[in-house]
Amino acid sequence: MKDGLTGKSIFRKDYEPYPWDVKQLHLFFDIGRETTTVRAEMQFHLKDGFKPSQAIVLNGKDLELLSVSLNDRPLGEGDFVVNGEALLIPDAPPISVLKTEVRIHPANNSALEGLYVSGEFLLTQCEAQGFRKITWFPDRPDVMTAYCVTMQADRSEFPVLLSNGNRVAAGELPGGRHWVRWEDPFRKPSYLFALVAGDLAMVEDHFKTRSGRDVVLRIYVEAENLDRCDHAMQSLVHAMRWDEDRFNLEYDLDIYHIVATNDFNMGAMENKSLNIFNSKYVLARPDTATDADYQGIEGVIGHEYFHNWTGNRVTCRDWFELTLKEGLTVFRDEEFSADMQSRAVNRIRVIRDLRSRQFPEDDGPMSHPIRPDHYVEINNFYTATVYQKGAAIIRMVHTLLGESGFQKGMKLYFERHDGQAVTCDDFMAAMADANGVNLDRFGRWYSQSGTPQVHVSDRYDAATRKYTLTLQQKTPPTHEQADKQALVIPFAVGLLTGAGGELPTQLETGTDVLEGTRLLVMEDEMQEYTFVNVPEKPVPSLFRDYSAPVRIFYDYSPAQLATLITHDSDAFVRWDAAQRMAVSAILELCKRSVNGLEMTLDAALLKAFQGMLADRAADPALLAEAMNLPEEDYLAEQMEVVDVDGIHAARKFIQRGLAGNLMVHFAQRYAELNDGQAYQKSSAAMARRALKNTCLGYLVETGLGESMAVAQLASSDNMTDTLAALKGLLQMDSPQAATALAEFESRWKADALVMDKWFSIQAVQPGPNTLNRVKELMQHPAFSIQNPNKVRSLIGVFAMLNPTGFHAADGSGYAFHADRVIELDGLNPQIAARMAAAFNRWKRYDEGRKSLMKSQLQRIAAVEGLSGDVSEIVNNALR
Ligand code: 0A1
Ligand code: ZN
Repeated sequence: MKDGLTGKSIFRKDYEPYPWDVKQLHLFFDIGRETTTVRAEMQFHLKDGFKPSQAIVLNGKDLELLSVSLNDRPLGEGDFVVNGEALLIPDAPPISVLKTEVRIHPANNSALEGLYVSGEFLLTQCEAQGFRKITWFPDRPDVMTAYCVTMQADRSEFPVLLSNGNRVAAGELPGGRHWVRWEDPFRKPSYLFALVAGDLAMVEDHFKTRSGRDVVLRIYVEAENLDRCDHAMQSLVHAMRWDEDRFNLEYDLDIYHIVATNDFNMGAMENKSLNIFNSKYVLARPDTATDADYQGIEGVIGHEYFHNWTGNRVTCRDWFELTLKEGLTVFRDEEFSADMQSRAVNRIRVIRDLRSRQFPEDDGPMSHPIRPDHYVEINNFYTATVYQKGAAIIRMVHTLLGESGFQKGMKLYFERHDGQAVTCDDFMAAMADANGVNLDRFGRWYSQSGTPQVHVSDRYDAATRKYTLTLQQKTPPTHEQADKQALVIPFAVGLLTGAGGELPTQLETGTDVLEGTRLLVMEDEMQEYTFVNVPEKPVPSLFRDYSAPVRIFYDYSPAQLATLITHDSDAFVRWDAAQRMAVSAILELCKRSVNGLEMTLDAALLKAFQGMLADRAADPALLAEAMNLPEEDYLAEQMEVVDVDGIHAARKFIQRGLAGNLMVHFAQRYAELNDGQAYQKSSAAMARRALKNTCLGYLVETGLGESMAVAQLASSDNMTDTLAALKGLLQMDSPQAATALAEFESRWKADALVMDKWFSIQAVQPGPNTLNRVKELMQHPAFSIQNPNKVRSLIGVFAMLNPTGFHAADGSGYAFHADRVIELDGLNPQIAARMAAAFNRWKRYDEGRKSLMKSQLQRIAAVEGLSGDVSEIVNNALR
C-alpha cells in the first residue's frame, strides 16, 4: 500500500444486509499458548426475501484452515473460494450446517487483536474485526447469534477458563486437563465474544438488582494485584445502581466478569458479561494510583457496564454507526461521573478534553463526521470525534428534550430495538417520536464534520433598554467536506450586570421573564435575540454549561472577563473566562517577543489569580482547573502558524510571573491545604489535593518551592502528592530531581503501571535533552515496545505532549518518532497508527518544520508492506 490509493475505502452507502440468519454457533477451543485449535459449528438459515442458492460468505484472517464441511460433507478445494479475508461457499442450501476447524498461534500475535497472550494467560480482543482472527465467521455486527463455547486446556497452566454468559458444564479430562462450557443466552455480534484462559486470581462481590436478582461480580487479576481491586469493584456496584436509578436499566445476567490485562490496545472492552480491561482502568491503591486514575477507573468501569444496554442489547448495524453506541455510552458515563463526583469539575474536564483533542482532529487530515461515510481501516475511527463529539451531540439532544423527554426517548429506543443492530437514524427517530418533535435538521450533526464557529456580537440601547445579541454560525470547510450547512445549536445564555449580578431576561418576542439561564435554539446561519428591560449594558454569559460543541467568538474586555470569573453562576463560563484571559495574555506575549519587545505580566490576569487564590468559598478543584494555564498544544491551536518555542517561553514567563508576584498567596493556600491529614478517597479530599498541587506547581517556579516539594515527597502517603512533588522537582530542574527519580524507580521498578508514570514524567520534560533521555529509557528493563501502555507513556507522551522536544527545529524528534512508527507497524499496526497521528498537524508549522515532518511522513508511506492502519493515516496527512 505504497501510494495510499491501494488502501481500499469502504462506503456507508454500500451497506447490504447479510442473507443468512446464523441460528447458533458452537465453538470448541483446544487451548495452548503456541497453538490453539478452534472448531466452529454454525447453522445458517436463509432469510426470507433472499433468492435461493445464495453464497455463504465468511471472514477470516491469518487462520490455518484444517477442514470445512457443509451438512456433514467435507468440502474440498473446488467447493469453496478463499479470497483475501473472505471464504465463499457458493450455492449453499437454505439450511446449511457449516463446520470448520482452524489453527491459530496466540503467542505470535503481537497485534493484540484476536486471541493473544498476556503474561500468564490468554485472552481475546474482537472489536472491531478481531473475531476473524479466531475463526471463519460473518464478522460484522449485524450478524447476531447464540454462542455456546467449550474450552479444554491443561488444568495447571490454565486453571481459569472464561467466556460470555453462564458456565453450564465442566469436567476433568485425562492427562491433567479439564474442560468448561459457557452459554450466552443473549444473541450477540461476534465483536462481543470473549475468552480468557490462564492463571488468574479473583475477588468477588454481589449486587442485588432492583427486581431482587443476585448478580455475582468477579474481578480477575494477576495474584499480586488482588489488593488493588476495591475501587473498581465499588465503581461497578455504583454503576449498576446508577443505571437502574437514572436510566431505569437493570443488569440482565446472573454473573459479571472483569479481567485486567497489562497488554491492551485501548482502555477496555464491553464483551457481554466478560469485560476485558487495560489494568490501568482497574488497579488502584492510594500509593500506586493518582486521583485522576481513580476517576478514570470509575468512568471506564461505568462506560463498559453501560454498554450492556447501549451497545450490547442494542448494537450497531455496521461500523459506520459506531457512535450509536460510543457517543451515547460516553454521554452516559459522563453523566455517571457527574452524578457521583462534582458535576462542574467533571464537565470542565470533559470540555477541556474535547477542545484539546477533538477540535484539532476535526480541523486536520482525519476530520470526519461522528458517523463517517467511508473508511479504510475501522480501527482508525475509534476517535475523539466518534466518542467525545458523539457524546456532545447526544448531550445537545438531552438539552433540547430535557431529562424526562430524553428518558422517554431511551425507553422507546429499547422498546423498538432491543436485540437488534440499528443505526443512528433509528436512535434519533425514537427520540423524536417519543417527544412528538422533529429532529431531522438536528440530524445534520451526524453527517457534517468540522467545528462550527459561532461569532457573537451585541449592542445595547440605553434609551429603549434593549440589548441585542447577534449570532452568526459558520463551519469552515474540512479536509473531506467542502460545503457546510447551518446546524441546530442550543444556546444557553445569561446576562450579568457589570457588578456581577444576574439579570432576569425577557425576550422582545415573548412575555416570560426568566431568573436564570435561558435556553435559545439557533437554527439558521444568522440569528438575533433582543432582550427588553435591560437596565444597563450587560456582560453576556455565553453557552452556559457549554451548551454546544462550538468555538465561541466574542470580543470580551478584560473587565468583562473579570466579572465572569468572579461572579458567573455557571462553572464552565467562569473557567472559560479564566482560560480566555490566560490565552490572550500568552499569545500577546508571543507576539511581543517576535517583535523584539520585552515581556510583561498581564495585570488583569494577575488580579484574577489573586482573586481566585483568595476565594475560600469556591470548590478548590474548580479553582485548580481555572488556574491551570492552557496547555501548549491548545495554545498552538489558537495560532495561525504555530510558534513552538515562543509559546513555551511565553507560557513559562506567565507561570513564573504569577508565581513570583503571588508567592505569598500560593504559599498560604498551599499551607492551608497541606494539613497533614491521612489520605482519603472522597471527592472533597481530591479537590483539596488538586488545588494544593496546582499551588505547588507555581511555587516550584519560586525560591520556596524546592523545599516544599522535597518535604511533600518525603511525607506523601498517596501517588497524587508523590507524583506532583516529583514533577515539581523536575519542572524546576532541581539538583534533587535525579535522586528522587532514582528512588522512585527502585521502589516501583516491578510495578508496570507505576513505571508508566515514571516514563511519562521524564518524556514530557521540555527542551533538547529529553530525546536522548527517551532513547535511553527505551533500553530500560521496564520498557517494551510490544506493550501499548509503555509505548503510550514514553513515545506517545514525547510526541504528543512535549512540543519543544518533538518539534526540535533540527527534526531529530520527527526522525526518531518516524522510526518508532515503522518499528511498531511490524508489531502492532493499531498502535503504530495512533502514534503516526502525531504528524497530523504538520501543515500548521513553519516552513522548516513542515518540510521535515513531510519528509518523515513520506518515508513512512514508502515502507514496503505498510499496514492499512498506518497507510490511511499518513496518506491522509500527505494529501
Ligand atoms: N468498545 C470499547 C473500545 C474498544 C475498541 C476497540 C478495541 O480493540 C481494537 C478495544 C476496545 C469501548 O468503547 O470501551
Ligand atoms: Zn465504548
